[in-house]
Amino acid sequence: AFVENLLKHPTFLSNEYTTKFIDETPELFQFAKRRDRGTKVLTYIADISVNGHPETEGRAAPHPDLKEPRAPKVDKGNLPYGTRNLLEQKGAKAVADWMKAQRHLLLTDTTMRDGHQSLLATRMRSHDMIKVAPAYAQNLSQLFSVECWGGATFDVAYRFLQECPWQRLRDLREAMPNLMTQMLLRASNGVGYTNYPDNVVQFFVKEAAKGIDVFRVFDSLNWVENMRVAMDAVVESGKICEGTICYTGDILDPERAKYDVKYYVGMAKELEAAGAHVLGLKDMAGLLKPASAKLLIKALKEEVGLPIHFHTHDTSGIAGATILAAADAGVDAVDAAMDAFSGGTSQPCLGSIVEALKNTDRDTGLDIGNIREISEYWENVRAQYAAFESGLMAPASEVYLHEMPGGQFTNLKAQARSLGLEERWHEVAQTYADVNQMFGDIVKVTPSSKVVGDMALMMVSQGLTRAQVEDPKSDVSFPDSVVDMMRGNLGQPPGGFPEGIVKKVLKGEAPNLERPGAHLEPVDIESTRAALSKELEGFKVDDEDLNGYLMYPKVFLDYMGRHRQYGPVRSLPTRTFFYGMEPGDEITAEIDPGKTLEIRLQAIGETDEQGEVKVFFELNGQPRVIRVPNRL
Ligand code: BTN
Ligand code: 3PY
Ligand code: ZN
Repeated sequence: AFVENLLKHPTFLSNEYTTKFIDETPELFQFAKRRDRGTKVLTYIADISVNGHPETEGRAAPHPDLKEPRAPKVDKGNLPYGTRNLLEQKGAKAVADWMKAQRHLLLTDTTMRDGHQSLLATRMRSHDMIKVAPAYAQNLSQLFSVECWGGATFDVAYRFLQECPWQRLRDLREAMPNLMTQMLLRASNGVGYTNYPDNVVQFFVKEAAKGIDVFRVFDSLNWVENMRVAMDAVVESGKICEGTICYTGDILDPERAKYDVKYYVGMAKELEAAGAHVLGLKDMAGLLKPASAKLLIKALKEEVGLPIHFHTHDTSGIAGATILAAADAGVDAVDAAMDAFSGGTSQPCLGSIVEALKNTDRDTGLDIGNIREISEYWENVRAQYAAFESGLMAPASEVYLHEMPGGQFTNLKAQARSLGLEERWHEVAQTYADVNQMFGDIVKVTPSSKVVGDMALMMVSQGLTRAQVEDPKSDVSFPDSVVDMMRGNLGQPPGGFPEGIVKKVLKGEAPNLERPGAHLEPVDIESTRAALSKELEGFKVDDEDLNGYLMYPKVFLDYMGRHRQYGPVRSLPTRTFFYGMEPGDEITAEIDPGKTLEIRLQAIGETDEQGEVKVFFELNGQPRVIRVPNRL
């Protein structure tokens, strides 16, 4: 009865239903509570089977014969000793000392975070990660770490994948107890796009540290002052603090003198003094050229006592050469992605780096046969996500002009397409570069990269040039994100923002030049928990949920609303999640360890006069009928 009530409700039909709707209609929620999880999951499958998934509609589909990817079978007991064991036994400082003392080039596998963030709009589901995690633990124990959390994965999990990011972390942690997990943390911007109060950042790090071993902490304007709260919280948690420099410009270009070797060495020393265990060098756009890497890594090794962990993107096609140059110059660890998730806007190919260094003094110690096995699994995983491919077919040397981060490049291209600017992409790229200069040549990485992107799209769509925008006599209405950044709400870039543009954007209002967090009231954690619990009709809000809500209030509430209707859809195979089932299809879904649903879709009926369709299932051998509206 609940489903029928709900599906007929005009608010639901208009697709604007939210948690609020369910809260305001308590009689529906009473039913929702009593519906078992099996029924909820069947309702989801029925709805997607009849109406399709909004995100895959009109997009390329996986090959019809594509089978559910199978991970290599491995023994789960007796795991080899890995970096996590060292961290647990001796602590963060000991791991950093070990990094410097040993000679292998250490590798971080980014497939589960930046790999799919940069290639598939962050859409990889936990289901596809957790299955292969035991193979990592058994066969890739020489990895430095597995980057699997943070960045955009946090909100995308709630927002688009209908799953809890914290559960993903718990499951991965459990499956790889000998390997260090790694996350990307945007310092005071947490895993969001704005500065959070200090105590929210601290609360978040404390919770994340239960599952994360290495925190790569960066600031989107390279302002160390704005990184201290997050870095201190990581150090206090006992986990590894990778204080990170974002690389931009070109140290070999005398015309880009703002970001020269001296600048980077100076920032590295600040990070060392701020308590970092490891120095991260984050080349989010893939701008560091091989010759520059040699120069920069050498200088950093000479001037700073920390081990160095290098991250880059292969947008230009030349990142593999940069990695090898960095290895030659003595870098301690580098990031790479498994074959099927490497190249292009993602990281360089992990297996190829392993092969290139085999039998050299920087040999990685990883077994290429084991890598191939896992790589084959990832190949089949990627094929399931055809709907999210960006279509970038070749390297783009244009990246040296626009300097867009790998994670933003394909995103901005899609945004440009939706604004009808696809044919004018190269203009967007040039304008992005112009906006960067207009803002004083800043670091462009989430969230500052989004601000530059917003401004560039606005200028191209309105046909405005940089000179027109800067002209004090012209009246320009700036995007909110630009106003926010000029107010100082993301902090300050080196040397500050140019006075002229600040004046123009703020129309005379004085910017805040201090650390944004210094002006944000702490959040009352416990009263927020109580209010949220009330909003969710007594639902017991734990620290994970509360952190989700504090980062993304609306996204979290929407997720909770859908969760009440559809239940544990995270356990569905990816194909079923995005495309539903066809008559005759059979799947299994493990909704809890040991509790498996066997689902067979028998038939899909005709649409009746009420516009509803009956979908006939067998659930663990018992017939079940689910009615869903036909919205097509
Ligand atoms: C999302 O993309 O918002 C998550 C997927 C859940 C969307 C559900 S699927 C059934 C129903 N039909 C829609 O168009 N939206 C919801
Ligand atoms: C993120 O913040 O998500 C990034 O990947 C930045 O490079
Ligand atoms: Zn990256």
